[in-house]
Amino acid sequence: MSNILPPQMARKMYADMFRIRQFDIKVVELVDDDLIPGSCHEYCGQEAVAVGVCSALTKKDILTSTHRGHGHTLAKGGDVGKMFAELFGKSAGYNKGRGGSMHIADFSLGIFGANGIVGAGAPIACGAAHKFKAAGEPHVAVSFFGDGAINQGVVHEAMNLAAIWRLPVIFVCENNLYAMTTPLRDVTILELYERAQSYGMASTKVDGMDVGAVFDTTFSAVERARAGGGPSFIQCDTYRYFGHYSGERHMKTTYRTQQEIDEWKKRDPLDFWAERLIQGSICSAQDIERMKREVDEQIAEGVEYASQCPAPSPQDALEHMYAVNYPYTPAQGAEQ
Ligand SMILES: Cc1ncc(C[n+]2csc(CCOP(=O)(O)OP(=O)(O)O)c2C)c(N)n1
Repeated sequence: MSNILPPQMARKMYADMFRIRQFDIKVVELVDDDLIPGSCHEYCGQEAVAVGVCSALTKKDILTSTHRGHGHTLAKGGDVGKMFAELFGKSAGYNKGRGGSMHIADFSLGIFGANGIVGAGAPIACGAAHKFKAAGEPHVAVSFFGDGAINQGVVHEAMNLAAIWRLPVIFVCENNLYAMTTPLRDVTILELYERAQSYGMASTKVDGMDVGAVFDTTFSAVERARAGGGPSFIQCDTYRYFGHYSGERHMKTTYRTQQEIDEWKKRDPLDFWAERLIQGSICSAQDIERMKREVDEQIAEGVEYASQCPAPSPQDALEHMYAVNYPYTPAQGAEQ
């Protein structure tokens, strides 16, 4: 158990992880029932990373997310109902139903968006961090990305820039061992965090199934960044329980074995944390059950809300798709 974690926060971290787990389990069901169009990338198994990192942030700190973004968004305070509404394609959704799973953003909570382009959040986080630094604001920017992004040039350009300019950025690499069906070992030599060391930034590896360890490591990185100490890199070793995306369950893939999945599930981040909370007398088994019931109610309410919301009308199809007051948008005409 972390030494710097107040008990109330330690309990909240369990509820936050359980919310992410239940949200994405529900998503799978709703995709199968055709209530969510298209498909999603579920976060189940990786909850300790999003919650451990975001628990060390304030509302004014920002994050950039990935294609597997539901966990980051919920951990930063995203609204369950508005998220489901977005996934349903409804007007009440975060992007008025136009964005879907991979574009959910809420600037008021510092969520600078999920992103379907692998690695693309890293330079956006640098931009936000540059603003914080230039304005003398004590906030930090977190860039989440997967092990698949570690070989993207843009991530290395972002890390180099952050190091040179000593930007308050924390690069969080979620190493779940696979990029789609490509195993990390086939495409990357050395530990991922060793690469960031070569840019001259603090870089470390942490057990991504232990939310307390992720929190402690992030907390130190945030303190350093706020004090002007520049960027950090945190490699979180974790595992995704489901396929790369919802549709994979209907395919016969062989890139990982059931035995491997079962081994990782033995280290489930929720079970691990529940055990820690109970052992540390931070809460009882009954408290855990009560938190679970409350979260389940929230999820059910969120789905109900999204189901009742109206769909956008076909006449509005082009609204919110283009920047307004920009000279060359179709809505305004090229002549203006
Ligand atoms: C620039 C770019 N290249 C390729 C893709 C296709 N693609 C989507 S997700 C993905 C794998 C990403 O793996 P990783 O970064 O490890 O994240 P994970 O899916 O494991 O969370 C790929 C290659 C993409 N979306 N963007």
